[in-house]
Amino acid sequence: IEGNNKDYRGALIVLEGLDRSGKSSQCSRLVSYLEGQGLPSELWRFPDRTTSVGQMISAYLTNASQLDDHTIHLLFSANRWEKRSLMEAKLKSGITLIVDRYSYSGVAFSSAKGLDIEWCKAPEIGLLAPDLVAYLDISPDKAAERGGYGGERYEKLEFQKKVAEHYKVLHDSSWKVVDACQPIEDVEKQLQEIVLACVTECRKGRPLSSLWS
Ligand code: DGP
Ligand code: NA
Ligand code: NA
Repeated sequence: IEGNNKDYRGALIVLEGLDRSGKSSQCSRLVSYLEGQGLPSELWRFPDRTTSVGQMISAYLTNASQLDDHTIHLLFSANRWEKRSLMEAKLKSGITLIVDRYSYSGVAFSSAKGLDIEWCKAPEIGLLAPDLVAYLDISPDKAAERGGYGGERYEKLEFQKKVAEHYKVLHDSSWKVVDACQPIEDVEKQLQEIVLACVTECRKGRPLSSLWS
């Protein structure tokens, strides 16, 4: 990728939301859409379970291992840090990244367990700030009705209710809230509009910045 910098950059776009909010399928649809528009893009996700840190996270989520709440928090953060330089290189080479969860999941899930929010935010400082965070908004009860909670550690209604509360305090100017209870095609259309606007703005030279800004 080095030496391959374009005169425009890709956009860093994050989808956030509760489990079963539809993030993963909307992320794939967005990448197909952008590719169809001739805009190079890639689908990323956190946690990235393929790295050695990611394997520790996966073991924790599937209850194959137990870890202290602070320890797992820092592992999730480390998992984002280990991808930071590649992320920056991809963006500078003109590729838009559609990212399924990011630092906001990190803070919302850990602070929902009772950890101090400023402590939770600290290890995320210096990661790339998204150009857009699309929050797929669904009530915890509706999400649970969709069924198919996979039985991982956090996939329980009571805990998801706490996570929803903690997501609320993280909204900032980069957030757009999308009603995830609309028909899937309507969610898709709405996302396409806000994502295309964001990609266009980044191509025009919107500077990259760092968390938390
Ligand atoms: P997913 O692969 O998107 O289903 O995410 C796995 C689970 O991990 C999901 O319940 C959300 C949670 N999660 C994602 N990122 C973080 C994080 O940074 N910290 C914590 N504590 N949980 C996270
Ligand atoms: Na999940
Ligand atoms: Na998902």
